[in-house]
Amino acid sequence: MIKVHHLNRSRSLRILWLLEELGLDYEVIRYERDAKTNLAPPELLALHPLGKSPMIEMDGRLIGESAAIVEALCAAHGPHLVPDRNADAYTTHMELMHFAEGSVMTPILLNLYTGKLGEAAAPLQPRIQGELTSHFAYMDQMLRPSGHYVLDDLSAADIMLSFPATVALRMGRGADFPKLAAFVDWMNARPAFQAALAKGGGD
Ligand SMILES: N[C@@H](CCC(=O)N[C@@H](CS)C(=O)NCC(=O)O)C(=O)O
Repeated sequence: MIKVHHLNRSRSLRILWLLEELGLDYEVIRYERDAKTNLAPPELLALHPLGKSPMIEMDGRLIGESAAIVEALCAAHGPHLVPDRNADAYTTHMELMHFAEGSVMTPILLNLYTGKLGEAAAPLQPRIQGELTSHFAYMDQMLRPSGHYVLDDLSAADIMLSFPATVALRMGRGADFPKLAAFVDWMNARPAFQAALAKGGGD
């Protein structure tokens, strides 16, 4: 059975969501962030040198990195969630799968960390806020008329972009980006997403 090493309040929720959408049997091993540092507990370091979540165990192998996990699960159990390799949409799929961790998380994390510095970070703020706006605007613009990324129904890119989209709304950017807000509403209304939330511990 697939095992998910799941950290509370983390990117790992999207892996639980994907597993629920695919109707697969899986086991969740839960880890709690340290109340003071917000970091993962050392038990995750025993599994992998980075000690981060998500990680899954599938077919005798430990896999880290959300996008790699999503690709591996789709290849094994959900090929309909990824466009055909010869289709033009496959290139968009690749762009968005990489964008979700490789691009938009940079200003999100800079905003989080510099937020702890108060006034000392003031000179950096215009640049960070500008990058957040351009990345969220891109995510809003890339939504198709169907309300999805890449395909006209759920796809792997929707799963990956659900995390930064949720962050955008939590940061109060929903009014600026109504299509992104509608995407997050649609996700929250999915029974599979609610089941994932419950299995992950509710946060
Ligand atoms: N690029 C990685 C990022 C993994 C990551 O940073 N996970 C966070 C949770 S959102 C984590 O484990 N943080 C706890 C820590 O760094 O101690 C991925 O997509 O899986």
